[in-house]
Amino acid sequence: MYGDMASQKDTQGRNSVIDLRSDTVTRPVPAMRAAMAEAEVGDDVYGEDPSVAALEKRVASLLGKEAALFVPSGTQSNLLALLTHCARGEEIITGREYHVCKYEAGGSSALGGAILTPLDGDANGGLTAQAVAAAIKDPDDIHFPLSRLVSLENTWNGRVQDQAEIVRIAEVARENGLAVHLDGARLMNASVASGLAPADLAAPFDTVSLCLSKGLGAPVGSVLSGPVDFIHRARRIRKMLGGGMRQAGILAAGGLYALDHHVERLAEDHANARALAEGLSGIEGLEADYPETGTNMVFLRLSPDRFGAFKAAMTEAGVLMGGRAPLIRLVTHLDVSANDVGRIVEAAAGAFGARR
Ligand code: TLP
Repeated sequence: MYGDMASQKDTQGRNSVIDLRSDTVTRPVPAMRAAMAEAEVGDDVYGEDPSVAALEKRVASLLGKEAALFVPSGTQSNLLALLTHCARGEEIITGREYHVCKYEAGGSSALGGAILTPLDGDANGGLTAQAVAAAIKDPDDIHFPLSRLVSLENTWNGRVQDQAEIVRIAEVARENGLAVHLDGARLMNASVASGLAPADLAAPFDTVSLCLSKGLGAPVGSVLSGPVDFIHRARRIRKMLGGGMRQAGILAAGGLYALDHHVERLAEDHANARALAEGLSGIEGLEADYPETGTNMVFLRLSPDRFGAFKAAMTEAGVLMGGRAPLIRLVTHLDVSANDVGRIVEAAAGAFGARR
């Protein structure tokens, strides 16, 4: 649908289109491509790919976990975690708006027979220990599924979650014999924005999924980390799902490059998102949402007529946006510059006029 537009180049060969649909759209930079081309590889299903092994070791150590597993996508990483934690008929307590609940095609239920119990998040997307405690079922009451797992997300909609509440949720879960999983697709954004080390953010969790192909700018891949025996069991399920990859070191090398070169720079994406939100909020009729906990996402809620006008102005300016009416999602990333932000704000101001 957007393919033609997204690949347009200007006379210098730069993208003339600014793609804010997601941070998944980044293309590997030349040095990353070079690292990928030179990667040492082997057959990873035989456990013989040195680059994959290096990436798994690196992420496990970064997140303070015993072991890790390289997988094709964030969706598969979460699915492996959920299927490994839960048997058929067991319950996962999670957020109604979290990716595992809303955007993963119900995989844990469809393929693993797990029951997702969604809780409403607060304005920042967080669950509370109190709500989680109330949702955990009495294991002696045969009417209920066995509550097995709490699954959280950080960042959620680009918002850094309240770590103190996460710690309390993990305590409640453990007291009741439940495990705790983190969809940390954008955990490095949370780390850079909060100043907390990735291992500290990951500490309350048994297992953590980290994506390399979002803000970190690698083309493919996520890493699931956790205890050695857990990762061993997840590896079998990865094979079952067709996620055992052969000379995957080419992809892992992109991930290693991203961890070496693209973590600190996430602060630029956050600054660009903040500048974008401030710029748009200075325009008549626009109120961009960028909270204190924000990272690389800006949301705009617009009336239907304004939505149409905004979209037309953006299309005219060569800007691709995400979200569904009435909510627009604008995501900053490696391929979005401060200049691009200026161009977007200018285009919006041209269409709507400065705030009076
Ligand atoms: N999210 C995508 C869309 O599916 C919405 C995006 O553009 O943001 N966890 C979180 C929190 C995610 O945002 C995503 C992708 C995933 C997991 C899944 O990752 P992939 O796309 O690698 O399967």
